[in-house]
Amino acid sequence: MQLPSIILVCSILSSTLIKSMAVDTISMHQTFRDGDTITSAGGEFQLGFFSPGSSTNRYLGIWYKKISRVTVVWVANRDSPLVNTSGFLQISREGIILQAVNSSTGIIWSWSTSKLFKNPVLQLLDTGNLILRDEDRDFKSEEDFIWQSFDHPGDNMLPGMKFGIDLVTGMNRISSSWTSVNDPSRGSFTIGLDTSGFPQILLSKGSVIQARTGRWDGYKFKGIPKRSLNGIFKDEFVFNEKEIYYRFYLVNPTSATMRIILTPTGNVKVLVWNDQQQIWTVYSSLMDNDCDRYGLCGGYGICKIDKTPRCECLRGFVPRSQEKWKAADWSSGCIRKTNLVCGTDEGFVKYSGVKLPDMRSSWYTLKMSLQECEKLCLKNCSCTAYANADARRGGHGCLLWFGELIDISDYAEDGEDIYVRMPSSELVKSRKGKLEFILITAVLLVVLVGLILLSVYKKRKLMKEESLKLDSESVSLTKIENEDLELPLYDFESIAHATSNFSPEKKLGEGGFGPVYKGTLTGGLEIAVKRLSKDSSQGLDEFKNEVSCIAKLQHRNLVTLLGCCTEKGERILIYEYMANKSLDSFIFDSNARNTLDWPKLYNIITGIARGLLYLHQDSKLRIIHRDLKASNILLDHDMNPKISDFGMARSFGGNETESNTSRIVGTYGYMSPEYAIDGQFSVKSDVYSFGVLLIEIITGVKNRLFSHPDHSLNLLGHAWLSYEQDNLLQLIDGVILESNNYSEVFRVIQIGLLCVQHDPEDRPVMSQVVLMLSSNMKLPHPKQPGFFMERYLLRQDQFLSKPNLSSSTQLTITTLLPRQ
Ligand code: ACK
Repeated sequence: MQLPSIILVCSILSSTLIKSMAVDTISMHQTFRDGDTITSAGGEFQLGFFSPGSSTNRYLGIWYKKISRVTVVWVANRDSPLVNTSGFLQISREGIILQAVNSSTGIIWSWSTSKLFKNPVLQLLDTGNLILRDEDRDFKSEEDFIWQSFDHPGDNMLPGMKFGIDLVTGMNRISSSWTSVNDPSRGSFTIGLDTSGFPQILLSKGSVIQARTGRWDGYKFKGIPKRSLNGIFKDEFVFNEKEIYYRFYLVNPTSATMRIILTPTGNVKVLVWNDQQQIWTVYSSLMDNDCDRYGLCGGYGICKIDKTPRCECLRGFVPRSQEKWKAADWSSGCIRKTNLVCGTDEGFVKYSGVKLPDMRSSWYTLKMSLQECEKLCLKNCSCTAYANADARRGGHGCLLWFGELIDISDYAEDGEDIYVRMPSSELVKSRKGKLEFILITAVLLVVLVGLILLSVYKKRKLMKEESLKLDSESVSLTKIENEDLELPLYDFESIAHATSNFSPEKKLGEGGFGPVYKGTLTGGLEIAVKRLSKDSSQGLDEFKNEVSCIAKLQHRNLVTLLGCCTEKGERILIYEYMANKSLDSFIFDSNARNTLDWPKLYNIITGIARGLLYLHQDSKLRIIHRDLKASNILLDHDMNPKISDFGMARSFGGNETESNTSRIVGTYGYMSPEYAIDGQFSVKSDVYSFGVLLIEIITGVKNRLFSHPDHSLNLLGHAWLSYEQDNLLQLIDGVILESNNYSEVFRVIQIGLLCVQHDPEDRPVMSQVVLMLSSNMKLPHPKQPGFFMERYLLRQDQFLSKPNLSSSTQLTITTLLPRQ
């Protein structure tokens, strides 16, 4: 046999060997082709070629072996895809070259060293680390690796992986996002350890910082909520003259599967694999709320997540631009009321429970007490603040800031103390202010107790005199303004400017009582602007209702009302902008629906349930939405759902749970029988609407528009019949059919059917729904749904204004029942 033929045979043999054996290594004479895989010894990870999402390009990558959902954690040739399956990988004797070669395009990706190794072997470890080592040498630690994939992070950070700088070699391990889920090439976001001051982790888009963690306090990075993950993993931060890095470990590696990912849209998420639901659950993320956006409040501003507006100036500072500040553009920050004069009598104002400002202009030492630190700061005219550098041993070390303090947020649960330099005049004011504050508080307390006693007396009297008339409770505009709702009033000019004069191109759609526009405030904040029609009295009611209902509510599954505008007779509401618009544009559109897989839909379902639970039970007021439907669920850029449109909502005080109205508002197909027929609404009428929504999400069909060739039942009747006949599969629509988690899908249908039961008493409350969704508890059998047969509930002549029943829109209806 001639030499080339021998090589070919050897190559084919070795390739076959890789294919057929559960090996974890590729050695020098083997050829690893597209279609071959190696699996780590314990079966945790696999290396092979793959195509991400809808792409047909081929990449060499590592993914979890034991997890049903393909999750790629590392890609070799991320920036140079193979266009077909001709790629193969070889370990070369000369120079240790790792390469994936496409016959037509040459080397796709390689790694080489000037050192020569006798017998190099590539091995996939159970940590997900792909290492190159000398087979003739034992390996005990990573010093024995010639090369390792952990030194070249992609978008995933795995347990044990170092993230930071090797000060000896200069290697900086930085993560970069994928361009999209279909394209692993380097996207626009990076996350890395910044060591220009006290070390902190920065998330950037290009050179612009998007977010940052707090600093390492000796135990953990401040500002990343860990919630229930405590005890599952441990953080490690090594900070010496050789290296500075962060990594995390699982306390018990077999107890959980966990990773941190930098998403293509620029968020950092801690994910844990949920074996029961077969999904990755997000336990925390770096961009969780407005205050996580880097420098939202500018220099010397402080972000308060539970306040509207979010930004305030530190004490002794005022906004640099009052106009911008009023228009919710806080980026220019604050300036001192009184300038510092170095060398005069200066001091410090202490702030407790805050996320410390950006550390890039900081200096630190661990060998100093707080008193020495204060003295050092006072001595240096450009020092603006100081704090302890390390939280251990009750706090020690010294951290000094020079220049503007930026990106401070109120972080009561996990914050730290900082001392901000102030001129003596402000300190006197502050001390005087404190005394005044104590005095005023004492007086106020006495007055308050008196007022409470008086109001209890009056309330009792009032309750005897009249029953609560919810229908006529509408709050007048002046009352709203007097109520100190802390809702920012925007001036009309800034809203007109943000929406290019309410230009038709900026129009997002038409809501119940007026158009909605997309706008961008001068600071870059994207908003949605709802301009309620000036003439409609219903518009006015809706405006008042929305303002009074949601101004003070805060929940991740409720859309945030940022402010309103009442100038020039306008009634404008300003909301956070939801990049993915409403749920109905996804679930009822066969193309858009294909972009939502079951885990995403499930996340949407549980999010809506949590939002509704908050309204019904956990918010200060008990709120009944009364118009819950797919078009009132908005989706943010991560497809998280937020309940919107509180124009029809009603708030209840104390222990009230239901009420009666003669003015029925709501939407065809979503209204419960007792509400549509008798005007009786309660939390259970919202539960009914939620049930309809669940069945619509699963089937992809609108309840109102459903028809079946074999019977005249409506969608709910059809779903219930399918349940009774044990044929739930026929309800499931295309994308969901692709999920291999039918038991979860069937559970959701059953929960939906429980929610739409005819008798409100039989329907669960939202806390039970949330429990049913998050556990495997046995579900009761649903009884027959309300509106089992009915397609059109109310006679047309009962409507005050005839709704337009086009298939593309679902209008909210308002009708009056004859007074009883
Ligand atoms: O389905 P859509 O595109 O999403 O069309 C409707 C339209 O305005 C009328 O309600 C859209 N919309 C409403 N509020 C917001 C918001 N906060 N962010 C983005 N779009 C919104 C909604």
